[in-house]
Amino acid sequence: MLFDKNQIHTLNDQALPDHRESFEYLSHRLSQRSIQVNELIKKIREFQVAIPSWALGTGGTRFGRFPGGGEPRSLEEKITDVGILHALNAGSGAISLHIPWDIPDNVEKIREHAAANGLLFDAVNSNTFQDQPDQELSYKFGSLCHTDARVRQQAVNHNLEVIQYGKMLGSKSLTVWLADGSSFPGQMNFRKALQRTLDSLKEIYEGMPADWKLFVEYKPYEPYFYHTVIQDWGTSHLLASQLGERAYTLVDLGHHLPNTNIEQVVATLMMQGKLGGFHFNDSKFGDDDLTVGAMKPYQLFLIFNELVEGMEDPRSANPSPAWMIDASHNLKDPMEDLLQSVEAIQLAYAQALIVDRAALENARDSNDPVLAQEILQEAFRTDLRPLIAEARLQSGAALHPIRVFRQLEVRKTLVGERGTKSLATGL
Ligand code: PSV
Ligand code: MN
Ligand code: MN
Repeated sequence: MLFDKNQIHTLNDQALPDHRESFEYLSHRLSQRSIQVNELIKKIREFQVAIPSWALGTGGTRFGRFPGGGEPRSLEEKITDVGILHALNAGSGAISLHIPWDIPDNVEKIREHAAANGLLFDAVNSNTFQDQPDQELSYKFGSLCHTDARVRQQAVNHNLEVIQYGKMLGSKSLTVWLADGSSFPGQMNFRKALQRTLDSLKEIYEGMPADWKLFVEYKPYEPYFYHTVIQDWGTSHLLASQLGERAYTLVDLGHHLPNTNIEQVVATLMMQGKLGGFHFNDSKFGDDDLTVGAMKPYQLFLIFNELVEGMEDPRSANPSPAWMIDASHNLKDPMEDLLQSVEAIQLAYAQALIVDRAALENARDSNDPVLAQEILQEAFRTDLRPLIAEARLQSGAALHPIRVFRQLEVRKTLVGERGTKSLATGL
């Protein structure tokens, strides 16, 4: 670790009087509303969000990449960075790898390094949206949907290889996001392309260990602009249903056409027991991959409201979804951005937990939209930041992660070790 945990505690001590005052006030107010504050804190402490390995470097746009220095140069260094985040917020206890960007050269060493940092390996991600230098056949016209069976087989084999890496590291799921699609009307036979995709996915599904899950991501456009083979949650759900019990839909917040009611998508998938996981990010126009909560915090809260409702319903058949961030851009320090992301997710989760669900159901049953809105916004407008800080404090992490990141000059140290020009592999 770049710093001693005691340094965090010393900085916490300085911030403690201020924190105590705001937390005691909040605690008192919540207790008056019959909310069990300790229960709430326990849930927040248990909640862990996986960090994608590709978000640790500055992302690219089509027009350029402006690295800020000190980016991780290897898988080991990516794990180090997530370890730093986890030490600061105690809420990012897992890393999601992308193969071939993150092929481990020494599995044992990588496993040990992750364990020493208190990290688990979340879903592994395959990549058939780029051609690799040593690759025989091109994915220019698709991968799992390709018209040529040899290309499809190559893409299937890649996914099976990704599963092998995941197995060695202790992952329990594979996420498949496909760029497959077409840019011009007439270019591709929709029906046949979807059928070929389903057949290829079946081979991948069969190749997974019995305790693994397959997450199928959808996206309506980009990199192709006329159609994508898995365009929406319905198509993903169709594939997941045909694949089997351990296949699920993965919702990426950026993968919707404008104004899509994502909270309703979440509720529908949960009703079917098919919501497998989440990729958190935020957007104004398209798949912008901005910091979650930066644009539409109310939407994030409404999504968590459905998630909590679904998770608390004893009749719900949906397993606990996998929580992951999927953000990447080129302005902020990527580690500070991830600290902001985790906090935004924890806040929305906590706000959803304090919704008075019985009162909300009563308002719904008596068709009272005014009261329903009052109940939801009572929760959304409660400032729960001191509660999240208290959860971190109780877990031995920082009261103010970004402040501590800066006070400890983490980025400066990383630049000193890795140089100003280091570039992480990724998007
Ligand atoms: C591309 O849109 C994307 O952001 C997908 O959401 C994947 O999850 C991610 O890249 C990594 O491949
Ligand atoms: Mn995604
Ligand atoms: Mn995306």
